[in-house]
Amino acid sequence: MRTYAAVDLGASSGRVMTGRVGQDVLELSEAHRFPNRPVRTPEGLRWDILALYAGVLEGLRAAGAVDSVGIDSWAVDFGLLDADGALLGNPVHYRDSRTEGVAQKVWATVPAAELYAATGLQYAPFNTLYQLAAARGTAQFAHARRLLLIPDLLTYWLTGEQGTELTNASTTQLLDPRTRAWSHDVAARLGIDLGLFAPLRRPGDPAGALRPEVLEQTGLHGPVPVTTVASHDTASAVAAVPAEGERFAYICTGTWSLAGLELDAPVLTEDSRAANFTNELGIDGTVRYLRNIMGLWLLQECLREWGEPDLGELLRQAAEVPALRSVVDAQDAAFLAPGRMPERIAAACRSTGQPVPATPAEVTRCVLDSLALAHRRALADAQRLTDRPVDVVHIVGGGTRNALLCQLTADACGLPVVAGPAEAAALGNVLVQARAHGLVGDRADMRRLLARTQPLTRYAPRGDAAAWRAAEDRLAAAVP
Ligand code: ADP
Ligand code: LRH
Repeated sequence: MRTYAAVDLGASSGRVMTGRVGQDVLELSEAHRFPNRPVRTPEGLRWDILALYAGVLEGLRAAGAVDSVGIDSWAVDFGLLDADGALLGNPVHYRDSRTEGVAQKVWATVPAAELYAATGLQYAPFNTLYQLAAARGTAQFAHARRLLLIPDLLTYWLTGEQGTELTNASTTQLLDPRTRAWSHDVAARLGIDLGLFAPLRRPGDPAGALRPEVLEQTGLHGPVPVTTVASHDTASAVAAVPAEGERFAYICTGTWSLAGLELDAPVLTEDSRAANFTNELGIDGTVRYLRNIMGLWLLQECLREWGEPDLGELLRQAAEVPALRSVVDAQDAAFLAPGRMPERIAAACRSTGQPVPATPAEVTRCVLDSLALAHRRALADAQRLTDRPVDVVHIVGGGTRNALLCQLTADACGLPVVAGPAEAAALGNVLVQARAHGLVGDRADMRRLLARTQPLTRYAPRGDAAAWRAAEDRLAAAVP
């Protein structure tokens, strides 16, 4: 039996989880959870990286003796280091407005179609590539000698060693998903110095050991190795989808909904680009072919506006609201920025000629119906674009705690849903560490262990496919 600490930083909370792995055993417990509260400074929206690092240290102290530590977090964002290895300012939040209009300028040099063919990455204004284009010309960027993605930055602070983990590197839009190496051509044409990045490392590679000072701060006794995991949280979560066989789709639901398929090779067609599907990298040479949907962010922002009412009660009321009265396009980047979410949802309903949800329960129902509809569209498009039919949808992540969302997704997709685990990213993190130490076998073996050990909830689709089709047509007609 071995024990691992999984540091998993989501956009809404960070956690340090302890995973125990042995023959037919996989147990996860929460050592420490802390809020992730971005801060708006005069310069814009910033991650509070010091609070997150403090949370990690506190979590490691709470976890106690472990055989190894692994770190995953949200994608695309980074810290810049100066020539002395010191962090230059707080990392910029991917919802910051600095990338507005930047992509269009980048496309003037490398057209969007060429970028997709080379990197397979969907268009999102916050892809690292566009963030770098926005940073160019700033005094901070002029002093930058190294770029570390968020999990790599924290790994560096814990171990003193620098690297760029592959699955997260695949979200920069500077990596070629076929060769799994940097796209020198894209970088050269855009004047991006790939020397900013530390050498690539792969899930399972060693990433150093906790520095003596960190051991002292956490009360741990060394040596404590740090293992490279699939450091993109979505890559870790997909690794922990408890699927059997290959005919499954997944939806990672948390702040975002990431809905798609696991493939052996990227799909780089023009149709795929038009449908805005991304080819991010997973473990073992897999491709995470998926679409970003705004996810429970829509609800998180409403709750914030309403003064954080009790979520359980709100969901009970939302279940009583008639289905599909109004839906919004949950893929729309118009919902990306923080603030005034109930108002923005109401405006979207109004402008598409639908009833405007008035009460928090009605807005919540509108959000959940809209998410389920977006899940349906994403999975139908993914199957069409890859010619890979699926029999079951696995939902993982915090959204599995929302039974209404899971049921609506089963209804909308017309497929059975298996929900769980809620802490999939942490479990994927733990399993990759355990595998590096020879405790579990291949991907299928990891998934069998998950299916045997984790509590899962099943939702059968309930009739009324016609209502979902009608809502889809209604939205398609209103939002081209
Ligand atoms: P992230 O990793 O992106 O921060 P999580 O996977 O932790 O997100 O999911 C957070 C979301 O899960 C919350 O925004 C909330 O909507 C949902 N959630 C968490 N707990 C519950 C609960 N008890 N009931 C319903 N939904 C929940
Ligand atoms: C989810 C996630 C997602 C990215 C987004 C920036 O946490 O990593 O996969 O697209 O954050």
